[in-house]
Amino acid sequence: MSSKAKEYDTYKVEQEAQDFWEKNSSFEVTEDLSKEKFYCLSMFPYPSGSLHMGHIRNYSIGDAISRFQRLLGKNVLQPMGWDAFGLPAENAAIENKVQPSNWTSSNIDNMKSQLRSMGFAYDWKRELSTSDPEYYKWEQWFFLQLLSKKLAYQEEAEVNWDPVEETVLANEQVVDGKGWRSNVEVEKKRLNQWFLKITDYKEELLDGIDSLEGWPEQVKTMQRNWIGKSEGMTFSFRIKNNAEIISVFTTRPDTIMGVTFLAISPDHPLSIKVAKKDKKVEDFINKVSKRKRTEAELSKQEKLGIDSNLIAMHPFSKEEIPIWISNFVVSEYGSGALMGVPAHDQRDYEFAKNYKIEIKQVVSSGGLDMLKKGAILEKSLLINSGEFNDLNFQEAFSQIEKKARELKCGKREINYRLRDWGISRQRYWGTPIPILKDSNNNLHGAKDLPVVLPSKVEFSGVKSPLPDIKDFRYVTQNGKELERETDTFDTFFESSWYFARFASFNSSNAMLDERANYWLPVDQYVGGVEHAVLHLLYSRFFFRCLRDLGLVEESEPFLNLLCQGMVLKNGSKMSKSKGNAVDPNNLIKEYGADALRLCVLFAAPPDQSFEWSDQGLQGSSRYLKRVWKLVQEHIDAGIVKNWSFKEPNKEVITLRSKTHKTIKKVKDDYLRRHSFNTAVAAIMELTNSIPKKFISKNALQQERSAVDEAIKSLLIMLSPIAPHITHQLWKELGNTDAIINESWPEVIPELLIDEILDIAIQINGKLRTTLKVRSTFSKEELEKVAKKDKKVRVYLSDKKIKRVIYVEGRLLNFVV
Ligand code: ANZ
Repeated sequence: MSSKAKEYDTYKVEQEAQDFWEKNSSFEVTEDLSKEKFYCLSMFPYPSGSLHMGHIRNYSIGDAISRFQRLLGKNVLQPMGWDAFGLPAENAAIENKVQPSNWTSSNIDNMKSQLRSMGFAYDWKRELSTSDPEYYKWEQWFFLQLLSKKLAYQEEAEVNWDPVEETVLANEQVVDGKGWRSNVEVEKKRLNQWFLKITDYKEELLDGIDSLEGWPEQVKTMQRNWIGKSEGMTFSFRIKNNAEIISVFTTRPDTIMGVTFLAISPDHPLSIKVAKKDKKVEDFINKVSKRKRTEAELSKQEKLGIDSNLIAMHPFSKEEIPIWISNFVVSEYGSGALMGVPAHDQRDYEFAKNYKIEIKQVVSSGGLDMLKKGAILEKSLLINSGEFNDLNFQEAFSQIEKKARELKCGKREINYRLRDWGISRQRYWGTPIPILKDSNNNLHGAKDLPVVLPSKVEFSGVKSPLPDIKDFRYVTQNGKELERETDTFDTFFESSWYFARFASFNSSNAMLDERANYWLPVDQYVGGVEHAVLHLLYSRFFFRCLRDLGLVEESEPFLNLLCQGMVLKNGSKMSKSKGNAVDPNNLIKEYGADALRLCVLFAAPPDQSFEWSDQGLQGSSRYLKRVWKLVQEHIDAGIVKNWSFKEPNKEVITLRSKTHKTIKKVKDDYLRRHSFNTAVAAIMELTNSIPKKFISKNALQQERSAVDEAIKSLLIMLSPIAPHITHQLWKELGNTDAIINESWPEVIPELLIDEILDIAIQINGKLRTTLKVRSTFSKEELEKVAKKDKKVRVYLSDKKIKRVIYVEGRLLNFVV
């Protein structure tokens, strides 16, 4: 080893590489729209102050994919921006007496410098921040377009009210009955709210899921469930001594003859009517409906009810059926009422057991005592159902539907869980809703966009200061006094279209321009699975709205989605609040960005969680040092200008073959599976397989060439993961162009040869021996070799071979 070999100073190496990329605008895309593009996007962060390990992992994955796609020759766009509106800024402002805008921009500065220090290949020219009026101006414009297409509307609605944040939450932001940020029980409140009609697109959003081949199944299932399409029937039940009718939605019309009670939600109009006359019912309703509950919660909690003392009549049998008011009936689903079939629905079963209501089995099933344990859920032939006996589910459905239509007491129906998206928030740090109200309460879209959020504000408590800012709230337009809407948009509004704006980042006279159709859809989106329904569903909705406004052509915004796993510490997700977070800054300082990137990509497949370990990072760092040393020694042994492989010896062939097999495998790992961990393992294996004696001034030219080939391939393959060290070493190898402008190495097929397979040799189906042969062997070659084998020769002796059967790569059978 030479003492001249340079030291590996991570700080210096990384700084120099970053300076080089910046000076050469390496990550700016060409605007040549004829080139094949690749748009890789990682979910932009909320500027909370500093990057955490989850960001590091997310962005390392996205960057490795982007850099790899560059090597494949694509025009790669990888932008970055800031999801800059939101509550923490406001809370920080209240606590620390700073303006939310200042707090946000200083966080952005800090996080941006952290991103730079990780060497992520972002096209910073396109950086955007959602709190920038130039950005939200287009959002306000878009909202007004939706308004004119009647896709936005205002309505008084019962909302989830977060008493700590003093704002409304979307259903999606209520987790287990608590505010997703405040973690405090959500209350009910009636307020005038703006909604977007996502339900107009429900069928399309549902159907589109099938086309998302590049999405994880889990996310698709979550979206399907969220949209929640159910096919069934509604039945109308008459009420005894009463003109009213209760309609119920069911997915199991085949169980109609097993109905033993009806249940209505506590805020069903009929419940409210009964409560007016019956104090006990009133008390019950007050007890169970303090706040809105999600369906999941409702199904988990104890099933409580009270008899309304009203009687319904079964539409077919005319039997009398009690009507209960119950806490497990969801008021916003179906008609807020259900037909109770305790024998075949678990919730109904539990309820019936609690209140000693009859359980009547109408679907046949195996054992007699099955109903002792719980409801029988399987669909099967009908029993105890009169004329419908012995019909299966489908037959029963249509017969029952037919009869219901004849009797005018029911019809086929489809129900959805998806509700319109409430977008009003009573908070300050968000995009002002561009609406004005005149003295007759008529609403008008704001004329001059953007409606700019006042910048210097004073807070008193958590309340939004906007309603108190007279200059903002009251405006005169054409001599008319108008009052401005003081609510702001839910911040999911901003994040549901930012990916499109990156394409047309500097378009000043339109929300999007023709570049959007070049870059979109996003080829690869990388982000957390926690966005499976909120962000990802809203984005799919917005993209279709943009399409219908003629701004984009496609319908789906994200072709491929990768949801990265979590970084865990002591078994739970790393987070500041849990006190188990590791600060990436210190790690970068100590080990360098490359080691950190390598560590998170090597630890596990990107979609799986992994336990953070300092040893893992140290291991990565050691490996990079070895690569450094290897390349320095190779340089010391003499730069190889031209490769020559004339009449190569066996070891040279072995190394070259290893190199080319690795190139093939790593490409496959990067491309198809994003399995960086196995790619790294293969690269490490190649590193280990370079013979020491080839790295010497005395080695043969062909040996020096084979090492040079191995090392250059290795550096290119490693460059998406560890871009800095590979940049530097590439330069030191005497290359004039930077590694970032290189192409993925070509595989030479003849060098993939020496894969050895075990082939079973059979005679009349009996195994006689196994032979080790090269995978490239043809049937004929194999036959030749087999016939020469001693054992085979004994069995074949002079018998006549009738046929030879070959199962590729597995066995050869002589039929004699
Ligand atoms: C009778 C029945 C019998 C039911 C049976 C199920 C099984 P999905 O599939 O999720 O759409 N349901 C109807 N409206 C409801 C409401 N507002 N709150 C709570 N539950 C309600 O669920 C549809 C089923 O949920 C319906 O079918 C109804 O119970 C109940 F063996 O009706 B079923």
